[in-house]
Amino acid sequence: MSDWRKTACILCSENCGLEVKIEGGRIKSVRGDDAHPESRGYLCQKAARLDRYQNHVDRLDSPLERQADGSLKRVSWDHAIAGVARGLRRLRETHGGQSVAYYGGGGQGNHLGGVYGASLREAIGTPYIYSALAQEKTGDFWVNGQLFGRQTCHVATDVSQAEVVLFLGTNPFQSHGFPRARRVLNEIHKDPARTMIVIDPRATETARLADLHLQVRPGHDAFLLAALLGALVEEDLYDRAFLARRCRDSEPVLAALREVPVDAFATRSGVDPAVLRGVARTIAGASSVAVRADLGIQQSRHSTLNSYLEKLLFLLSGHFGKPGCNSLHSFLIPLIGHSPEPESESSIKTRVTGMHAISKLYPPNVLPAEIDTEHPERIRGLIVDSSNPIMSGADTAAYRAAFAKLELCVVIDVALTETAQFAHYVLPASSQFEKTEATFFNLGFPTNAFHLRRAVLPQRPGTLPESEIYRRLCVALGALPERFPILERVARADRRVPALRLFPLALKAKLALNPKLRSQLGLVLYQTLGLALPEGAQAAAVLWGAAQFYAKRHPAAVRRAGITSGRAGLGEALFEAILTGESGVEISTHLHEEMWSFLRTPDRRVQLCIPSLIEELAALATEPEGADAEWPFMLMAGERRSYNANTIYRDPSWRKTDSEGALWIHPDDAEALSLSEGSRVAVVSVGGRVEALVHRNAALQLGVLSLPHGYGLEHPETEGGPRVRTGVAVNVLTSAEHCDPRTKTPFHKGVPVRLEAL
Ligand SMILES: Nc1nc2c(c(=O)[nH]1)N[C@H]1C(S)=C(S)[C@@H](COP(=O)(O)OP(=O)(O)OC[C@H]3O[C@@H](n4cnc5c(=O)[nH]c(N)nc54)[C@H](O)[C@@H]3O)O[C@H]1N2
Ligand SMILES: Nc1nc2c(c(=O)[nH]1)N[C@H]1C(S)=C(S)[C@@H](COP(=O)(O)OP(=O)(O)OC[C@H]3O[C@@H](n4cnc5c(=O)[nH]c(N)nc54)[C@H](O)[C@@H]3O)O[C@H]1N2
Ligand code: SF4
Ligand SMILES: [Mo]
Repeated sequence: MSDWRKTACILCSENCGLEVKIEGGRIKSVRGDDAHPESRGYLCQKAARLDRYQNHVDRLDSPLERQADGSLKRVSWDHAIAGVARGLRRLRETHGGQSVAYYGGGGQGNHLGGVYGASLREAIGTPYIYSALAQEKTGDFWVNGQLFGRQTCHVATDVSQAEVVLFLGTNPFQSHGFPRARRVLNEIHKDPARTMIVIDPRATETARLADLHLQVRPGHDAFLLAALLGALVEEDLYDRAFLARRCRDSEPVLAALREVPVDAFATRSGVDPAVLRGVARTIAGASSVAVRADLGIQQSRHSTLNSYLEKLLFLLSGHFGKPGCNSLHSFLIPLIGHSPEPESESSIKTRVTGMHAISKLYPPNVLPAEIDTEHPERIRGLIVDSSNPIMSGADTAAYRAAFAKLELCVVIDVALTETAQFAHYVLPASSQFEKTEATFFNLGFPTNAFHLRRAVLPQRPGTLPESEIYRRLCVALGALPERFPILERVARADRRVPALRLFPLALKAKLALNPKLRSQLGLVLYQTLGLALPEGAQAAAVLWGAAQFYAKRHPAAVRRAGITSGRAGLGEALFEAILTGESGVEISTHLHEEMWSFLRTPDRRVQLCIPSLIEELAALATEPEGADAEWPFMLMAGERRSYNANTIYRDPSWRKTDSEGALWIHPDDAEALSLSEGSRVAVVSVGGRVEALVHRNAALQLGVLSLPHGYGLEHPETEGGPRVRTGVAVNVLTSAEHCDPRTKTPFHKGVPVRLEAL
C-alpha cells in the first residue's frame, strides 16, 4: 500500500482524488482515491495517462531568455529573475504599472501558486488580470452580482440529490462539472423516480441517458428558456410563496414573461410547444430541481441573457436553497472577486477598448486590441501563468500579431507552449505533481471540501514552484525583504506550541509598522509561517489566513464538518485538518437555511429584476433570424470529447481514439457535399481556414458542424525534433468581434463557416 501516493487529477475542475504509483520518476499507475471526500474513488479515462503530462520532450527544465536572433537560450534563475525585474521596472517607470497585464494564474488543477501572483501585481501596480474565466463565465458572474448582491455569490448545483436535473448546454458525460459525473448520470438514468432533461443541439452522450432531450437550434436557448418561463407564468405554475418571501421586484419580471409568445418561441427554438409545456409542468411539480448550465449557453448568442433566464428558471419555480436544488455556496478562498458596474467611478477600464472588469477579471477577447495599437497607454508587458492564450483565445492570428509586439512577455509554464514561443523570458514551473498544490474549485453545498496535495515526485531540476518565482520577482523589484527573521522565529514557536498564538499578533504588529507590506501579505506568510510548516508545504501558508477567516465566518458549519477547536481555536484546527488531510477534507457543512446569509443584498432577498436584461428579453420578439448564404454552416468551435483536456496534455500520444479531433458533420450534409468518412475538407470562416478530417455523425443537426477544443498543439516527436501539429487549432477560425456585447464572451458555439473541397 505504501508505494501508492495521494494526489489529485489536474485535467478538469473536479480534481478527483488519486493514488499514484511512482517508479523511476514516472507515474506508473493511477487509481481513484476512495478516501477523497468528493470523488470517492471515481476517475474518468483521461487520468490514466497523467505521466504524459509529467514527462514529455517539451517539459521545461531551465529558464529561457530570448536572444537578438530570436532564439531562446538557457539561462540561470538569477539571470532570468534579474532580467524580468529589469524589464518590469523599466515599463513601470516609463509607462506606469498599468502598461503591464497579467494573464491566467491557475488552470484546472493549480491555483495555489497563483495566489502569490497578487503580490507581484501589487509590486508592479497593475489592476489588469486577464483570465480564461472571462471568456466563459463572466456573464454568469455578472448576473449573480445583480441577483444576489455580489459577483462572488456563486451558485452550486446539487445534481446528485435532485429529483429533476436539467442540463443546459453542457455534456457532463465528457466534461463532468460535478463529482462522479458518469456514475451519477447512470444512477439518474436507471431511477424511474428521477428525470433528466438535456437541452443541447447535439445528441450527446448525456442526452442519450436523458429522459427527455430538447434538441434546441444552436444559439436559440434564449427563445427556449423564455418560452419555458413564459409557460410557468401563463399556466400559473410559478412559486408565489417563494417569490413573496425570498425575492424582491418580481412583478416586472412576471409582467415581461406574460408577454412571451410561448408557442411561437418554442417553435422558433426548434422544440415542440407541447413538449416544452410538459417540461414546465415537470419542473413546477418536482420536489427538487437542479439546473446545471455551461458553455453551450455561455459561449453562444444571448450569453448573459441566457444565464439570467437559466437562473430565473430555478428561482421562479422556487427550487433554490433546498436539497437537490441550486444554492449559493461558501468559498475557502474565493476564485473570483467583485467589480463595480461600468458606470461607477471606481470602475477601472482598459485603456484602449474601455472594457470594464467583471469579478475583477478582464476578457481575453479584448487583449490583442489592447496590445496591437499605437495607443500611448497600450499594454506593453504581459505575464502569463498557467495559460496558453495563443491557442485558447479567440482569433489566433490576432493573438500572434499582438504578442509579437509585446516589449516584455514572460511565460510561466511547465512546457514550451505556443504562447511560450512569444516570450522574452520563459520561467519553468515545477509540475503539479512536484509541489504543494490545491484548487479553489471548492463549489460544494451544503458540504464543501478542500484538498491540499503534497508533491509525489521530486521537483524537476531547474524548475521552481510559482510561489517561489513570485517571491523572487517581488524581492528583485524591491517590494519584499528576503527574510523576516523575527516573524519566522515566532511562527516556528507557534507551530511547536499552537496555543501560544503569538504569530497573529506579531504579524499584525509588523504590518502596522510597515503598511506597504500589506500588499505583499501572501508572500509575507509564505516567507514566515511557510518556513515553519512541514518540509515542502511552504506554499500552503496562505491557507492559514484563509482558514482563520473561514472559521470565523462559518463556525457552526466548520464544526458540523467534524473540525473540533483545540486550545488554539477553530481556525487553527481547520488549517491543521487541511495540512494533514492527505485525501482532502470536508471543511464545512451548512444547513440550507443558512444559505440565505450568503446573499449580499441589503435584505438578503433575491433582486429578481435586472432591467437591462428584461429589455433584452423583450427585444427577442423582434430579433431577425439572420441567415447568411455565404456561411451555410454553424460550427461549434471547441467541444469536450473523450480525448481533449484543454491544452494540458501536449503529447498527442495520450489519445487512444479521435487522434486528430475530427470535424463532425451530419451524414446528409456530408452526402450532399460528397464528403466521405475519413476524407479531408477545408473549414473556412471570416477570419481563417483550417483543414480537417471528416467524421459523419448523426448526433449533429443538419447545417451544424463540430470540432473539439484543445487540439492543434505543436509537439516534437523526439527531443529537439521538428514540431508537428496534431489536429485543428480551432481558434484560427474564431473571432473576437463575434461576442456578447456586455461581457465580450466569444460565441464559440456558433461560428459561421463554409466548407470547401480540397
Ligand atoms: N474532457 C474534457 N472535459 C473538460 C474539459 C476538457 O477540455 N476536456 N474542459 C473543462 C472546461 S475548462 C470547461 S469550461 C468545461 C466545459 O464543459 P461543457 O460546457 O459541458 O463542454 P462543451 O462540450 O464545450 O459544450 C457543452 C455542450 O454545448 C452544446 N452546445 C453547443 N451550442 C449550443 C447551443 O447553442 N445551445 C445549447 N443549449 N447547447 C449548445 C454542445 O453540443 C456541447 O454538448 O469542461 C471542462 N471539462
Ligand atoms: N474555440 C474555443 N476556444 C476555447 C474554448 C472552446 O470551447 N472553444 N474553451 C475555452 C475555455 S472554457 C477555457 S477554460 C480555456 C482554457 O485555456 P487556457 O486558459 O489557455 O488553459 P489551458 O489550455 O488549460 O492551459 C493550461 C496551461 O498551463 C500549463 N500548466 C500545466 N501545469 C502547470 C503548472 O503547474 N504551472 C504552470 N505555471 N503552468 C502549468 C499547461 O502546460 C498549459 O500551457 O480555453 C478556452 N478556449
Ligand atoms: S479529468 Fe476530471 S473527471 Fe476525469 S479523472 Fe480527472 S478530474 Fe476526474
Ligand atoms: Mo473553461
